[in-house]
Amino acid sequence: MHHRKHIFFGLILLLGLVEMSLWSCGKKVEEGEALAKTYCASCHVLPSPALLPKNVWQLSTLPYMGILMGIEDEIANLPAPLKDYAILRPSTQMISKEDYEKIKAYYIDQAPETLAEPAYAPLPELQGLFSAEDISLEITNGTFPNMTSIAIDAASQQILAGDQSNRIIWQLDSKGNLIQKITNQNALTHIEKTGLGKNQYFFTYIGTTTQANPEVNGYTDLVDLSKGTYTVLKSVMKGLNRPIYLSAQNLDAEVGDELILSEFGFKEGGLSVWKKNAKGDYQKTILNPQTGATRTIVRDFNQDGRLDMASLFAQGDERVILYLNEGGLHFKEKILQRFPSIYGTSSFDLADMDRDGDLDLLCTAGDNADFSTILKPYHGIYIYQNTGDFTYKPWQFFPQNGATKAIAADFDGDGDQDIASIALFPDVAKRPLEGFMYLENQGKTFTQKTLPIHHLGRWSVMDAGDVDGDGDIDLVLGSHAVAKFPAGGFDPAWKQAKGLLILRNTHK
Ligand SMILES: [Ca+2]
Ligand SMILES: [Ca+2]
Ligand SMILES: [Ca+2]
Ligand SMILES: [Ca+2]
Repeated sequence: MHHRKHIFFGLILLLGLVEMSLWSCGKKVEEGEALAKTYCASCHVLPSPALLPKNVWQLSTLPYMGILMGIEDEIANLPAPLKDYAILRPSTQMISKEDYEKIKAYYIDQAPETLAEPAYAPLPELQGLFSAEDISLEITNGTFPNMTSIAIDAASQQILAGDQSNRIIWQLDSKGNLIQKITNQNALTHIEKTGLGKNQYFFTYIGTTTQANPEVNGYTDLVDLSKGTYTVLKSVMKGLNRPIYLSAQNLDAEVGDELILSEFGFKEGGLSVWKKNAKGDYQKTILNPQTGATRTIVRDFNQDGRLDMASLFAQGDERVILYLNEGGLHFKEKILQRFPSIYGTSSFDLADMDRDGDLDLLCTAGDNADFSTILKPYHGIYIYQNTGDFTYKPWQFFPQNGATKAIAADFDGDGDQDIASIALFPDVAKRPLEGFMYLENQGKTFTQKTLPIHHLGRWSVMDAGDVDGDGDIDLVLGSHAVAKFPAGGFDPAWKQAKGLLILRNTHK
């Protein structure tokens, strides 16, 4: 009896302890959710725990957040791939260790073990619109190409492409025949035609490598490629923070183009406008210091006669911002759309996708090169409908793992905007054909198609334009077969691929 009583009391005590720890754990999770809403949502759209599996939160995403919030203990115990990022820590710890642990508990408790696979639509072959032409590039003693930029110059009917691994910039004619090969080149990230001379371009280089690193050695050169020669006319900008996009447009009332630069820096970067002074040097004005500036579209969006800009920021607070030109290089910001901070927004375009006369927003989410290289069901192609005055609501979503770039254009010439989209991180094991997708506008929705070009390259860069001057819009694609892969995401054929492809529109 005595003995049983002990067991009984012991049991009560044990149950009490379990209950208490469940209660305190539940309370911790609940408090963690409230804290996440306060702290995390002050910097970016609060990501739902459902967006990543438990182990990714625990081993990658939360420790990275720990760095950004300056949590001493977290920084002291970082796993190897994250150690390099410790330099991103703020000068003081932003929240107490106790509160940080509650946020962690909330995410780890609520996250799923794995992410569910989306319901994929079949991808039938697109017939009769494009002919695929695999370009042979002559590389002596070279390795397989890793294209970091590609451009169609429709006016001169040429193709330019930068190959990082062979350090070559290719200049080709509209058939893909060699005009010249420029050797000993760093990683070229953007090619911009100038308004200056027929064969003059701004070449923008991210630095010595595309790999994320804290070096600040990007630059832009003004080059002349007339008659198969290569001349650097001027070193225009130096010491840039991993620049990846540049537009040359006249934004003010004075003669001459400004340079609009997007820097995807490791620590710093942002969107800036550079204006030429009387000496011919470019002076910088920062429009937005947020790093992760990716691409800018310049156009008179509100039709007041002044060129405006729309810009994608793809790091941390992922968002598209409209800059309305108020004259004298002053701009008014309007946020068009924000995305959860782990979407990996990779590209955007503005076009009238629903044919009601206003500009809708086309985006891709699919950057998968950070710490959580797993397949994500929210990667793909998003269309947001303009509901008036540049406010947007979600309209269409098409899954495409690792979507990298989508371009809207009327490829089939029937009057509506279609979409070509490439993916650097396709699910090779289950859906290899999603590396290139073509969405044909059917009015209320789009049919999803593909081309059998998945063994010809791992598509990283793409441009659209009328390369041969026959009146229809062609595509050029470049391959980049290194860097991280999600499980089941590698095709050995990529390393044998020529890696440069013309999709010639045969519509006209
Ligand atoms: Ca305007
Ligand atoms: Ca519209
Ligand atoms: Ca069309
Ligand atoms: Ca054409």
